Amino acid sequence: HSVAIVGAPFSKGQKRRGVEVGPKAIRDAGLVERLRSLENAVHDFGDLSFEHLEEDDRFMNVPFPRTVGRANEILSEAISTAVGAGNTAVMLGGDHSLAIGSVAGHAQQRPDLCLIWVDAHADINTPMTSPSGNLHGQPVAFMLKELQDKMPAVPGFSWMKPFLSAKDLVYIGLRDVDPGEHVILKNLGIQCFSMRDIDRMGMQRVMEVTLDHLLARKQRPIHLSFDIDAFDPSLAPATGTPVNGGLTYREGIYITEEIHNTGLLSAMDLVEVNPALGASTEAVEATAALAVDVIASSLGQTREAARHRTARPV
Ligand code: DIR
Ligand code: MN
Ligand code: MN
Ligand code: MN
Repeated sequence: HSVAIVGAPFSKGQKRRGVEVGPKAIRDAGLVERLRSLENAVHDFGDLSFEHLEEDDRFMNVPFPRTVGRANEILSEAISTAVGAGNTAVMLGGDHSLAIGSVAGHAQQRPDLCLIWVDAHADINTPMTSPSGNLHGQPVAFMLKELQDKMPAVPGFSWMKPFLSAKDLVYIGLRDVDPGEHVILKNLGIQCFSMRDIDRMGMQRVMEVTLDHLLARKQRPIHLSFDIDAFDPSLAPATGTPVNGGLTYREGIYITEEIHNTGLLSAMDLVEVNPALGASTEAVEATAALAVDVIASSLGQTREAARHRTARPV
């Protein structure tokens, strides 16, 4: 396999500073070395640099629309290039508004992709339903064709148009869904597995239904968008909007193992690691180390064999 890492140090999709240092924290936790220890050729594209736009008045309740739109346009080109060159793209956030550019860039190369969104939140608010205005709570609304007539023309986003069907999206880990989001999820019949569903069904069954829902009719590329706040805050404390009752380590890693085992992972995001928000250095390092485990497991690290290919048979 060949993997391309794209850092996206960006935080204007939400209001807490620090998440722009996420890519550095994840790299410092040993990402590149870990991926090289698997059977991967790793191309690190470094961090993108995003423009700071002086004139960027809020649109409705939404702060920094043009800055977020432009950053995502730049990111979409980088991801499109990385995937087009035959790599599995790994986008390091940054806040989750970056999924707009990441998934859009991926879709440019692989229009038949499907999307697995692992998150405490559904991130499917529109500017009208959003209680916060923050764009990191809205990326999925920009992607969905079915929401086209519910979305206003947000300044900064004229470069893209909706590309994803609601049936090609599955959520895992939800436990903090806003009222307007709940209406959208119900109306569009989106396949969701909340933490309650995971409690009832178990993660093995959740993944079976998820992959069957997305892949039964035909095999297609998978985009995994993984918000670190899907994990329980005891495991991932350094993040902007922690919610109690999240994924265990084993549940999270089972998700990524199953996705790897399809052989269809084509791009992924790891977002919302915020090194400014841990209570201690240990808390920040634990969150970043967990992010590395999620990415490595998505790309073939298993719990069943030694992780280093240098190990020789006896
Ligand atoms: C909330 C929080 N639903 C919002 N969203 C977050 O602002 O729209 N997403 N934290 O990750
Ligand atoms: Mn999110
Ligand atoms: Mn979240
Ligand atoms: Mn493999």
